[in-house]
Amino acid sequence: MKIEEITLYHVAQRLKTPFVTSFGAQQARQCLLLRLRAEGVTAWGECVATNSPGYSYETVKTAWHVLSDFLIPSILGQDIEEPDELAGYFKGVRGHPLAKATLDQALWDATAQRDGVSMATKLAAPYKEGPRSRVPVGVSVGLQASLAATVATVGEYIDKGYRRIKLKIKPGKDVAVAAAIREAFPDVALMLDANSAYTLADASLLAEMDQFNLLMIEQPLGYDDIYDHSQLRPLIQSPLCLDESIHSAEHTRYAIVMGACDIINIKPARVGGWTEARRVHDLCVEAGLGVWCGGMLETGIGRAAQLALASLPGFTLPGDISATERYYEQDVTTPFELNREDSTIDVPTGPGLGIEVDEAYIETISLQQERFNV
Ligand code: OSB
Ligand code: MG
Repeated sequence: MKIEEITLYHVAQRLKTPFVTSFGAQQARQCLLLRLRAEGVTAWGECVATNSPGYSYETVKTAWHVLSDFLIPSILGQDIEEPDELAGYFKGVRGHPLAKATLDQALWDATAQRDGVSMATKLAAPYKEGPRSRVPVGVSVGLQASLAATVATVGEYIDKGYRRIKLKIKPGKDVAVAAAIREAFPDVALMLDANSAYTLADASLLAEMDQFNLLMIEQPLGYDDIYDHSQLRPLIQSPLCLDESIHSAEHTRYAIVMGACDIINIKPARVGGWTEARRVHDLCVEAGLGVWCGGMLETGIGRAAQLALASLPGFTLPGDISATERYYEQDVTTPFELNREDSTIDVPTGPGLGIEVDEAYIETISLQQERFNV
C-alpha cells in the first residue's frame, strides 16, 4: 500500500477523575492521534506518550519530533504491504517505541482493512484458534486520598460489573490499602501496581502482601530493571508481573532466562507496536508465563487496538481495558461498553480497527495538527 498522506493531531482530553500513580497525577490527558491515508483507505493510530515523562521518557513533544522529523518521512510515499516491514524503515531510530507504535497501529488498521478483516483476525492469523470475540477486563484504580475513598471507589467499579481490580500503591500507601480492600471485598480478583516505587531492600514489605491472595504484583522495582526482580521473585509468593522493564521480545527473553517474572503486562506501544507485542506474547506462551494487555488511558482509537491484541489465545488474564465511561465524558469513537455479566468487552469485528472515528470532535480537542503529503 502506498503511504500517501499522514496527519498528526496533538489532542487534550479531560479524564473524569484524576489518575494518580507513584509517578504523578494526571487529569488533562494529552496524546497524539495519527490519520494515515493509503490507496483509498483511512487508518488511525494513537501515540500514548503523554504530557510528562513519568511512565516513559517519551512525551507528546518528543513523539511529535520523532514522528514528524524521522519516522513519517521514512515511510511517506513508500509501498508497504505488511506492518512487519516497518522495522526496516525505522532501523535508524533507536528507542522511542511509543512513537513507532503509532505508525505500527495505523499500518495494522490499514492492511487489515485492505484484507477485508478485523485487526483481531489479522493478528490471530498464525494461530489455530481464531481471535476471542470478547476479552476479560478489569479496572486500574489510581491512588486515592484516603482508605475510605479507595474502598468507595473500588465498590463503585465492582457495582458496575468489574471483577478484577488493580490498585496503585506507593511507599506509605501499600499494605494498609491492600488490607482495606481485601477486607471489604474478600473475593474480588485483586492486584497491585507499584510503578517502580520500591527497591530490593523493600522485599519484606512486599512479602507482607502474600496474605492478600493477590493475582499479582506489577513492577515493584526499577523501571529498567530485570535482574533485581529475579532476586525478589523467590522472596514473595504473589506472582510477579513486569510492565515498565519490558521493551521488546529481547527483554522478554532476558526476563525468562533470569526467572524475573511470572507474568508480563503487554502494552503494545511500550514494545514498539503490535508486531513486536505478538512476539512477546508468543515467547511468554512458550515459556508458560501469563500475559495480559495493559492500558495507557487510551482513546477509543487505541482501545480498539488493545482489544484486538487481547483477543489472541495467550491473553488469559484480564486486561486494563475498561469501558470508555471509566475515562472520558466523550470520546473520539463510539464508546466501548462493559458486558456486566462476565466483566468483558467485545472485540470489534468490522474491517481494521472496526471503529467509527469522530473527526469533527477530534478537531475540537486538537491543540496542534500537521499534514504530511507525498
Ligand atoms: O502502569 O499500567 C500502568 C496508566 C498510565 C500509565 C501507566 C499505567 C496506567 C494504568 C492505567 O494502570 C490502565 C488503563 O486503564 O488504561
Ligand atoms: Mg503498570
